[in-house]
Amino acid sequence: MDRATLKLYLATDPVLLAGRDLCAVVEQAVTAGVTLVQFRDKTADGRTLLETASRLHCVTRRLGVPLIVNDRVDVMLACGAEGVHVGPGDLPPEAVRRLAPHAILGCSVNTPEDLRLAIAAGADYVGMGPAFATATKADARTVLGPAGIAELARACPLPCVAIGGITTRNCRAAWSAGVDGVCVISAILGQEDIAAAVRELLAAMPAAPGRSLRPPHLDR
Ligand code: 3NM
Repeated sequence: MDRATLKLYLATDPVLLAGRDLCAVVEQAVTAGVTLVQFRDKTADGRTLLETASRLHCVTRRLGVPLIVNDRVDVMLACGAEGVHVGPGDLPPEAVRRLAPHAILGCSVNTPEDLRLAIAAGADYVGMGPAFATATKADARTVLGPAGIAELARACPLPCVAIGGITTRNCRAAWSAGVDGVCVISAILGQEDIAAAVRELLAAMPAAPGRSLRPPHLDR
């Protein structure tokens, strides 16, 4: 996949929405510069997931960014989203690849061995994390820090993002570790002014030579 698509990746969380409308919030975020969206809801039943993912996909398609569904390859296929993201405890990536050969496949990685398995399974990108301590994911693994992210990024031939605990304050440190972008939940969804949060995160990730970083959907 195009590395620029990973620059600012928003994953969703029903708790952090705090009653706001998912589609409206995602629309504000993408319009302000988010380049990729992951629909992530660990609690809803399958039917509700499909209904919500389908509504969200209408929004992301209209705005020209891909939609990735967390964990549920069945929901991804049923709503026609562009990709699926799996982590520990989800279906193994090689099984997902067989079920959805043409989908964008993302994998969570925390160790060099995770990275090796993701590459072998045919992942299109990896999410390296947690970069920093996070309250959003109760079962997050060992914090990698910028140095741990840099080590994984150096060994990574695939497009990659850092995830976990990324804020406007530490975003530059994660970005400087050599990733193609960052994936955030609370740094956008936990903020009152969604567009301002997006702009601040993007401002913390200045383009460097060799990095093509204009979000494709903003070029139209
Ligand atoms: N995955 P926030 S950390 C969904 O380490 C997720 O793989 C992680 O939320 C990993 O941006 C994480 O609010 C939570 O910290 C990200």
